[in-house]
Amino acid sequence: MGKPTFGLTGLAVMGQNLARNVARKGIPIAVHNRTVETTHRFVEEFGHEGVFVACDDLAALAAAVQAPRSIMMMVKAGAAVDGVIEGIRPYLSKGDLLIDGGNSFFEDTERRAKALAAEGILYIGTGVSGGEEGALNGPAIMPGGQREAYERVAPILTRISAQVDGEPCCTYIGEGGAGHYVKMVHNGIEYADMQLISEAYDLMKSALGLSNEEIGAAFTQWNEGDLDSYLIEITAQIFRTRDTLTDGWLVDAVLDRAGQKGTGKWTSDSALELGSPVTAITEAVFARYLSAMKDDRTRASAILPGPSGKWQGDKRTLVAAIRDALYASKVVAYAQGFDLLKMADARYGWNLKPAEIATLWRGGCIIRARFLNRIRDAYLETPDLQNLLMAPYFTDAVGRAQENWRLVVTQAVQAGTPIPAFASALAYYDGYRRQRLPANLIQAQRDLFGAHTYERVDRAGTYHSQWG
Ligand code: 2AM
Repeated sequence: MGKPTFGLTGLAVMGQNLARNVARKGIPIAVHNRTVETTHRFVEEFGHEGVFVACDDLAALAAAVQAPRSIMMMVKAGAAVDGVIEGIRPYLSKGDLLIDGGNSFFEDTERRAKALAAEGILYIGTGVSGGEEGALNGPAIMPGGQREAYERVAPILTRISAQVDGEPCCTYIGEGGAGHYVKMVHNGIEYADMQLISEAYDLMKSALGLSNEEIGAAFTQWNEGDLDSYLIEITAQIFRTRDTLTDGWLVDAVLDRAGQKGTGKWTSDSALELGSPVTAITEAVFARYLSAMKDDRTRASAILPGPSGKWQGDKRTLVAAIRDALYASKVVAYAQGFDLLKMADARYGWNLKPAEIATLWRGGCIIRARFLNRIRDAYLETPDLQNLLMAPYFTDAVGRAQENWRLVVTQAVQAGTPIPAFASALAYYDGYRRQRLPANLIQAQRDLFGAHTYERVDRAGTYHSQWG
């Protein structure tokens, strides 16, 4: 047997599972971790699953892999990636390829790719989504970098990725940081999706007073329709889980303070920078910030008054209305995410293919959902679609859901249940479908106080007026 052509450094859970996934496909792999014992323990435990070559340092890793080398980094995003690149660079030759499979910020990826290209070293920054389980059994893979670099590792990446209807959930995304950018937006959409589901839960629990069993049953049922998705499925699973410490429901024992690793914030940062109104994603980021202010909220809960209103109406009807509101809001969140991708594409020139991105998100990743088939169809039919909401299928679906969507938002506001993502998604929908917004008044104000000038609806040119 010759040397492996593929190596991997960073044997935390994601790295271990990806390495096992590669080895289980019959592809020999050289493995390395900064802490050497981890490498040896890993090979001892999983060595029977395939051909692993354990390497104690980066020099050994480079020596173990047949040139032209392909070496994947699964280390912590940030300085660790730069550290590994610095550490391995002296042992690489022209034509070797480094792959960063962590959640790196796309601008870091662009910088690293450029610096390595100057030395003839190829670079791929790839999103890998699906958590531990996905890494082992098939993640969604979003690789960006030189196309020839992708072509070299495509046979491996497409084999280890998830497959849906015989198609791998791995497609070349574009040059430079495109892969990490698309992964970042994936995570942004994931934030919105999770927040929307949590708002639906809150409405069923706080506003309708349903039990956890009833809420779980609703999610289970929703998962059989067009909301069918991994996140709804695991939510149903959460509502079936008892607490072993108290014998209550585990979900009730979990502290209501959401953590984050920053990819949602990056998505919002980028959207602010590019001028893309991704309101649902940003509300989801802010909702996590508000959740983190647990002590403030606890004090305020004893002081700030709310309405006494309860939800009016039949519970079953209202649960169905919440389902429609969730669906419509989710369409908006995806519409905003794809709009951001379009704006980023215009700025960075990646030539992104929305239909291919929707296709690869159908499996392996956290936002995998039946509904991505519809998004894929929409972009296959109209590759330069203005907005997902304008695809006939979604125009109809949201149109049918909107009455219930409005009912839910209205009743939630009256009952004092916070629904930032539902409400902002609806406000986006209502703003997006308005031919005329009140921005004429903003322009008038700007011209009055700052002589910022304005344009007119009826003739060309720039105007400044003496107001009043
Ligand atoms: P460790 O096991 O030695 O901590 C996730 O943290 C993975 O990234 C782990 O495999 C970890 O190695 C690795 N890692 C973190 N910081 C690193 C660094 N500066 N250099 C190399 N690997 C690092």
